[in-house]
Amino acid sequence: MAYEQPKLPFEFDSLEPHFDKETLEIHYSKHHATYCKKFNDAVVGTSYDSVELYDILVDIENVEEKIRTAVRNNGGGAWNHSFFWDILCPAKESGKPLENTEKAINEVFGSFEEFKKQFSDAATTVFGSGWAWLVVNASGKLEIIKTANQDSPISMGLKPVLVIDVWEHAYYLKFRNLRPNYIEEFFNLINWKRVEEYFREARKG
Ligand code: MN3
Repeated sequence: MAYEQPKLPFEFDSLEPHFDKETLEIHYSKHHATYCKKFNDAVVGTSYDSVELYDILVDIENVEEKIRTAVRNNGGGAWNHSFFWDILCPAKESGKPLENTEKAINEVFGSFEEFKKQFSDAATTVFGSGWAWLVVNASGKLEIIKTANQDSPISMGLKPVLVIDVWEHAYYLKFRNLRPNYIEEFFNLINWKRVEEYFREARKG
């Protein structure tokens, strides 16, 4: 079955003034759409054609070598962006971490401010193109990690609950070279309700 790009859960201009409409429209309609198409092109006619994208990425090391790189890059790009849109929302709906997430953040990082600092530092220091993530690790604990290119934590046995795309295409039109400003604006747009749902799901195992 072909991977279908999920509908964006908000309008292109819904994240203004923090994220601009033009960047979001290009990011979703061009970059993300292209990853989805190229992933489908890579698996069509193979035995992976009938496997869910998530399951393919979880077991990426066992994907046959001749399509593994195409699947890692384009399947990862497809899945990572779908997840990114899903944990964003208009600023007026963002709020703050919900009960379980808040408690876990305080346990691991000491405070929300300290978490925000460490997450922002990670996102700022991704070298080149990549992503910064908050994941639930094998011990059931929150952890901040970075991935390069379109690599995905689900290929590393980790369960993502929050992510920021720090490829230049995510911010360059509006923020130019100022990645830290883009990261600061991101914190206005986190869908904490969805993060809580992902966190609770990840904790279930
Ligand atoms: Mn991107």
